[in-house]
Amino acid sequence: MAIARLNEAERTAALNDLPEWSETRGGAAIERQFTFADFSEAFGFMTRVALLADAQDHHPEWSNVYNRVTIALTTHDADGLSERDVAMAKAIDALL
Ligand code: H2B
Repeated sequence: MAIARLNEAERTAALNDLPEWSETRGGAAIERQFTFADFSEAFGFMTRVALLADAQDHHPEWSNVYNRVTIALTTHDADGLSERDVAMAKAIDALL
């Protein structure tokens, strides 16, 4: 389903509420890096994010190296950043 891309002013406002996240891909995505004590904690976090993502039908682009997880959020259906990414970033932050 199509959803609107945020414009630059909307992206700036959204990022103000998400200080740990940075804009990437020329404003088409936001990204955050997480570091945990070990792989078990990192993977446990990823499991919780996966459940959240599937419940919201909005899925991260991510990578994991041992205790580090990098998450990029972008909306494929909008070909850029949307409110769905902002909501997901807030929900992910709330898991920590
Ligand atoms: N995840 C992300 N990140 N962007 C999307 O546009 C998207 C998604 N669309 N997960 C969903 C699935 C869509 O493909 C299904 C059909 O609802």
